[in-house]
Amino acid sequence: MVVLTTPSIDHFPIVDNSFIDPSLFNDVPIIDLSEPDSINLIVKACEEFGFFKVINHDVPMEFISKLESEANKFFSSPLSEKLKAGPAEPFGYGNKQIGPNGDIGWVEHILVPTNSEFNYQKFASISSLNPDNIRAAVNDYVTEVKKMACEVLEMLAEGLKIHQRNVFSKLLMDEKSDSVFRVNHYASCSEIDEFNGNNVIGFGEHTDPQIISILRSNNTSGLQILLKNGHWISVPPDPISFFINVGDSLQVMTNGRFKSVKHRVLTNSVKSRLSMIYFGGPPLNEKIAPLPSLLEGKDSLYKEFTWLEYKKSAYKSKLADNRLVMFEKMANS
Ligand code: GA4
Repeated sequence: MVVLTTPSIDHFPIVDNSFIDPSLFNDVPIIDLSEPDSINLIVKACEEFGFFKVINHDVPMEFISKLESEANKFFSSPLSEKLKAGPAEPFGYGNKQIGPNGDIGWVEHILVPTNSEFNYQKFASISSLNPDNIRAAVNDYVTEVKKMACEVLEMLAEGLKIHQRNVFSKLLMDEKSDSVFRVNHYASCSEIDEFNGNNVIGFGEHTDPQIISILRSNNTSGLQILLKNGHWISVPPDPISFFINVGDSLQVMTNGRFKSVKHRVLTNSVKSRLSMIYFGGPPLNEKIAPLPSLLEGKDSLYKEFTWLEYKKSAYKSKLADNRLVMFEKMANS
């Protein structure tokens, strides 16, 4: 018999959060998508932070709320029902386990592919939910968010003076694009004294593998990003905006000009956090390498690899690992 045990609270990693300077909260760049001038700001944000917040986007609030309500119904269901929507690998419901290599966090999640087939009947065990409604809510939301992701990627291509405006966005538009969608639920975690500066880690520090990640959360804080100077800053939540980060693949395609930002999520002692993230990735057979027009005589920092090769090695890594080191070129090689 397989006994599923949930690791006890003292097995969860904790960070001392007391040194974070609140004056840094306002540093996160804000990009107004309705402003044509934002192209330069967005390039700068990807170089400096690998992260920015987007306002005045066209994603209808109605789609966001619909999905949020389906997700809340799912996560408030009995654990025994949710577990029937597992295991998490490769897709489905996961609880506390992150990835296949022993990482844990104070989080439960749903992960689904956005282009390949996924059988939403996996959610039929949830008495309060209709699998067809979840499928529709995910599809509506992802369609809109993907449109916005492509718009942002086209602005970036233009800002980088790349002739082919869709050089990045075409990878997400490809019917074989290996993009995934994840909903994370961080239950409030009162066991740890937050006021003494200690927080239980919901999702440990990591970079995202794909090209671009588009995150929307409810009004509960928790997300932090690592600045170039080695300091973590907290990102104040904003449920009507999106937060976007550069992934490892975009870092490589820009030969390191854009930074794949390290980020993590800390739990809140009173409120639960719900976040939904669209991870826009390339097709599996796509070759990932710096774009020739961005090299301008400089050496490529990376060996060429396919997205499949990257993924195979990523799924052997631990969450916090730097997954690009093995594709870096040695100096003079
Ligand atoms: C981090 C970003 C996405 O959530 C994810 C994660 C994936 C998983 O949970 O299965 C990974 C992780 C993420 C990075 C390295 C590998 C893969 C767990 C892990 C140890 C879905 C993704 O694409 O990469």
